[in-house]
Amino acid sequence: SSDDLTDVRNFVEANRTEPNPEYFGKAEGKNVIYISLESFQTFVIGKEVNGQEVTPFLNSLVEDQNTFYFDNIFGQVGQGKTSDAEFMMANSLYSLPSGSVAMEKARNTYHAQPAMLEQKGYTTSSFHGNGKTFWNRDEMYKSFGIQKFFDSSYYDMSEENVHNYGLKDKPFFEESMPYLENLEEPFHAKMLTLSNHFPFTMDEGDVDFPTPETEDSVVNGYFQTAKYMDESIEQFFNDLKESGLYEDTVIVMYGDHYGISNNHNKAMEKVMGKEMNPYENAQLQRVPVFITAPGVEGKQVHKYGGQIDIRDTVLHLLGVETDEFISFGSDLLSEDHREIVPFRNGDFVTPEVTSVNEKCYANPTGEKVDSEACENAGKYVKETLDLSDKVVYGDLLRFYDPEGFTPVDRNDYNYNVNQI
Ligand code: GP9
Ligand code: MN
Repeated sequence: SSDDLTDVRNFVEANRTEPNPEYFGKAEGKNVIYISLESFQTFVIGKEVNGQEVTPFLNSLVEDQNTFYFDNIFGQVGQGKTSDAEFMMANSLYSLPSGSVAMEKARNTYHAQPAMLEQKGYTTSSFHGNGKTFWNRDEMYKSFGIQKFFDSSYYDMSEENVHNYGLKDKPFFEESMPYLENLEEPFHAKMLTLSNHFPFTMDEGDVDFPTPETEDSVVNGYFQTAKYMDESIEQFFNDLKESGLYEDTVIVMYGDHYGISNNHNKAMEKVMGKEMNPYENAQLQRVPVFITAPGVEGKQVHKYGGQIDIRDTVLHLLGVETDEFISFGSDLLSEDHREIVPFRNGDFVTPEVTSVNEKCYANPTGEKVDSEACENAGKYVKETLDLSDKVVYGDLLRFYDPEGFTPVDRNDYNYNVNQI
């Protein structure tokens, strides 16, 4: 209802964080490529097995002078997994308490980042080595203003190229390059990796990396598929440099959600060298975020945040104002970034406390503390999730026209034609 929209607008207005002038527009006019790192968790960064780094390339970016590396970002997806992460990153709205937004609310009105950028002259696209109907993306993407969707029909899906959920990451990036180079600049592109997906198996010969030798094949395999993904990203960065695109492009990489669920706690105790309990399982929800912006001085950022916060962070770097838009996120580079991170089930983390199942724990010891310590943040979490749900369930954005933004017409988008 319009009352709900008023509540939402008041809340968003009261919680808005101003962009940091030190970073606003520093990457103006650049292309932006998002890379969804399938099931990639922060604990892997810097980790070694038998003295060998699992992800040497991504580890090198942690120190890279043009990269912002965020080590306290948490996955916030619901049952829509990869597609929920895409949804949050594009809209700064939360995914749903049950089911997936992409399946259930794809045709809503959204003010998504691709549409915002399209209206600033960007070409918008997505790349995925599986069919376009997976997670109903061919419907959801139209509402987001994604002009071109390169799905599996654009790739060589022969047997040796495919494993588990679709095209392997190396051929995926390699075959994406010519399509990318053909896009009119500036462009927005999103690339979805797949190889590091449960149950984390690879074909013989695709990767040469030791396992931590636990009794759990899922945990063991995870390190090998993560290594393969790391190699594929390095190859892609090299190809971007060779093509000349690299200097003009901001690359945003993010883990979409956990890969190793609580069912694997026993093997994870061996890997992490500590007891796994509800507190530690919440800490494991960290997913790495990298923003590589050639020409911009990056840094390591230890602020707490979630996937909900990335859209505004990136838009501000690109010099795009967000104040007319309804956003439940908060720029991670802003001086007054808000460090309360809701999980979709109502659990949450702040720099001080972790709340799991209504129990309150102190960071970083994990010691159980009086529930009062979690009270204020808990109120914020409940309110922000409820209001975001009202927007999505009530399709409220159809009643709100941000100044300077033309509503997306889904009929303008068609992925059944040749898009090259
Ligand atoms: C495939 C990919 C699946 O399209 O999105 O990943 P999931 O959502 O299962 O993590
Ligand atoms: Mn996923």
